[in-house]
Amino acid sequence: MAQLKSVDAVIVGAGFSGLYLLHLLRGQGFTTRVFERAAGVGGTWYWNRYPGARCDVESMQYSYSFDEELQQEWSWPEKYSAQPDILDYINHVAEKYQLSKDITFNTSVCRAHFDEISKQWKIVTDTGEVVKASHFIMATGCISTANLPNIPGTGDFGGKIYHTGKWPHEKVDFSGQSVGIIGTGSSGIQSIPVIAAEARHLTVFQRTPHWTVPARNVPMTDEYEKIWKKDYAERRAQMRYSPSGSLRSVAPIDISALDVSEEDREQAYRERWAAGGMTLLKSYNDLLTNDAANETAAKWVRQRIAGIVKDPKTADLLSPKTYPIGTKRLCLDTDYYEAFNRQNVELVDIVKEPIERITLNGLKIGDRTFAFDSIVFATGFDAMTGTLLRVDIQGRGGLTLQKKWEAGPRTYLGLMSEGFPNMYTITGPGSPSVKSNMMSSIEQHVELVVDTLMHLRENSIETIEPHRSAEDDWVEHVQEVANQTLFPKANSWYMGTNIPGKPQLFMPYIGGVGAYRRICEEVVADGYRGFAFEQKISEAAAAE
Ligand code: NA7
Repeated sequence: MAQLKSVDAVIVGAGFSGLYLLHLLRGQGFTTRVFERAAGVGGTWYWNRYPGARCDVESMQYSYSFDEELQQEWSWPEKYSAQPDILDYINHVAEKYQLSKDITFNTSVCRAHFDEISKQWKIVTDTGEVVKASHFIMATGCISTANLPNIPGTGDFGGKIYHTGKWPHEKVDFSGQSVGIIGTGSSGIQSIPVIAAEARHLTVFQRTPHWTVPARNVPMTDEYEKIWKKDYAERRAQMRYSPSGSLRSVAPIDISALDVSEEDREQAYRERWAAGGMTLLKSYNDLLTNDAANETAAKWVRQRIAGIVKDPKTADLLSPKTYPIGTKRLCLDTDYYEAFNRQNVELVDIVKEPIERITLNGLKIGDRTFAFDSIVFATGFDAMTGTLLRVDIQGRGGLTLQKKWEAGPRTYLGLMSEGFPNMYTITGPGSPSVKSNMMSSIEQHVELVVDTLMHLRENSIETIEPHRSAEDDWVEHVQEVANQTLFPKANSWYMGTNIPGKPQLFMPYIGGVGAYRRICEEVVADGYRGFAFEQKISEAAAAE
């Protein structure tokens, strides 16, 4: 099929956002091209194939809601889906709506410059293709650029090196191997028990212990599936206006943790720990805003760790003490702490004993040397901005996105940045994104962008772009809301502290999914308050 060189919209990325955008835009008659650096659809779920990779939002809620037929026909095998099952689902979606034919795979967009005369984006790919587009949509995800720390000697290692976010497609067989893993965030916490069960020996290098609670994943039951599917549309509607874009199996308690007795608190924490999932943080309404309230939950979880991990020193090392629970992303695990009771698992504190270098045979820390067949980097991502800033994006007057965002991302609603007309960031910094069920936030942003493009077309508007003042106010509001919480107290990828030299500020919008959706609805109802439009000049007027 001949590929169009001038289109209404170019979309970068064929994950959940890019696919839904393509489906909606095509349906509305917009000519569209999608570029995807991978060989297939799936985004995060294409790349993160590490052992144990699993979603931490329930499957019935981590799925598209836009088509009743799709949500009724699909069955999930487990309560929390594993990566292969999510990838199967995404492939099913691509097939059902025949999306792949409009996606150019194995192709990265490396440059996008806005031309102020033609009001078009000129987009260049790493295969040398040039496409012009009225609208440029970055649907590149929030955690799509892997962080491979610059540890001296990495190139000297004679064994295999893996990053959890760029995992090979073929099965990696660790049996009989001595394996080292660096990083104990969500990816490390999910993969450590699985690798430990396979490898001869596993050494875990921990910089910061992360808070994790049991997922209590179980096979999906017909009964649970039926409960959801019976009134799916109504449940989805509730999700859209909920604080996190998802519904909790155990109801949040809307009082302070400090206003109840210790027995009541323990009962609430016990109940949520037993139910599994993220509900622990919703036990009381001030766990993420009040240090003392937070500490009641933190202390209770530390006691659980001490109860599971048999060696007291290891238990102590695994117990977070330097930041409030929930302020780095809370992890969901399956037998994480139990893995440290295995004879073949060792935990090394790399704050006390920093990694000196990687060697031909393994790794060196002071006088200690470790021999490995494989080293796994579970060291996370240059999150939220990394992928956007790696593309050479230039807006008006040659302003680069790198320059504009040098002190941190600046957006209006997490959707657009002043100086970059008709450029959109799906679940961009300044929107709820990673602080929500991503599926709810993706659908909301995609629908908002498509509605906006239709509004522009119907009203002969050529460009849309935020006013500087609206953007300034939004950037301030995002920080203001974050500063009312305990989130800025942790070094986290939300804050950009995991990447040396990255500006440090809280990047997602923590005001809640429902509240954010209402703000967007009001903005639109108010004639796109805070946005500037440039009217299309008709050919006749231009000729005068
Ligand atoms: P995370 O959550 O960023 O975790 C990365 C881990 O790697 C974390 O323990 C880091 O320690 C550690 N890390 C990062 N850089 C280094 C260096 N240079 N040396 C040693 N250790 C390092 O990434 P994940 O992939 O686990 O999870 C990302 C998201 O994916 C997750 O939140 C879910 O939303 C899904 P640190 O804590 O920074 O001290």
